[in-house]
Amino acid sequence: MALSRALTLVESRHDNHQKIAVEILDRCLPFTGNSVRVGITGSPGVGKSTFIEALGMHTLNKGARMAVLAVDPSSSITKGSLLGDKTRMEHLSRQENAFIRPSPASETLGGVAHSTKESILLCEAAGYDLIIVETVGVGQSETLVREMVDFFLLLILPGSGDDLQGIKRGIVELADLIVINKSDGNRRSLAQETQRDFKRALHLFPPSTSSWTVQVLLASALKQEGVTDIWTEIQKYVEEESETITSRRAQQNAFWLDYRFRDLARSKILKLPGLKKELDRQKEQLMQGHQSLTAALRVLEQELQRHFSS
Ligand SMILES: Nc1nc2c(ncn2[C@@H]2O[C@H](COP(=O)(O)OP(=O)(O)OP(=O)(O)O)[C@@H](O)[C@H]2O)c(=O)[nH]1
Ligand SMILES: [Mg+2]
Repeated sequence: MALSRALTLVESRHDNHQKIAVEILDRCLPFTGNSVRVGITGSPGVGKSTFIEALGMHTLNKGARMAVLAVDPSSSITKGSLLGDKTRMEHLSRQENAFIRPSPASETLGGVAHSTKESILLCEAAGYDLIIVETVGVGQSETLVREMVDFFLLLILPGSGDDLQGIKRGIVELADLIVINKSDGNRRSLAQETQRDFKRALHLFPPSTSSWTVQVLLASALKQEGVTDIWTEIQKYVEEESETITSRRAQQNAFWLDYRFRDLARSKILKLPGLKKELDRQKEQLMQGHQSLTAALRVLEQELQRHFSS
């Protein structure tokens, strides 16, 4: 399929592939932008894939064409909860109007690759109007995915009120909607309690989007419960916050140019002849106590200056 081949080129770091990718992306650009971009995050095993499948089946029935950029089941980060993951989007993967692409195994940050932003554009050009990016809640990945989607949905588990404090709090603050998944069986009342806790706490948080009120909804991805309300909420956001989406997309482009340029500059600098060797030498000196950190940095700075002035 043409889309798969184009995605492979965009994901590749190979110079020749990158050249073709640039050309493809340029040609695709006029046909991009006409989708709802939704990021889905949450701890390993919270039910992201199951939820995406439930949401997918619901929206496909309403006529959507959906592309999923998913966490790679072979990714080292998510090993623990992956048993059977391949089958988890089984229904979805059999649908004609659904496309599922696992993130490339190399260089993934919790399921996000350096190329995911571009992958979204290719999916749009291929006519998909709902794009889902799944990311595992580790490291920086959430912040990065937030920078490429219109709507950010956080899945949590019943009883996870602790997430309101500490490092997880930062992720809660990024969300446009919080869904308590696995609110089924005997977890129902615990889920309702968690819902109350989160609702109360969210009043005290600064709003992530100016005029938007972040809801806390209950769902069971497994039993496909709560999905209709969640989809209604996403559509409401698209209708009411179209200006926010437009300005956010523009800011996101600027963010990514900056991010990718810094990445590029860093890798180019480290490839300057002799620089890596000097860095290793200074490290060695530092570890043996022959040198202070400041002195080592100073030597490296002079080395850099030598490159730039020559
Ligand atoms: N009871 C219950 N189990 C669920 C629900 N949603 C998912 N599960 C189960 O939870 C397990 C993990 O589900 P996944 O969808 O793979 O979770 P994930 O968040 O995508 O996991 P990673 O991609 O590994 O981070 C599976 O055994 C699911 O069947 C739910 O709503 N209720
Ligand atoms: Mg998953």
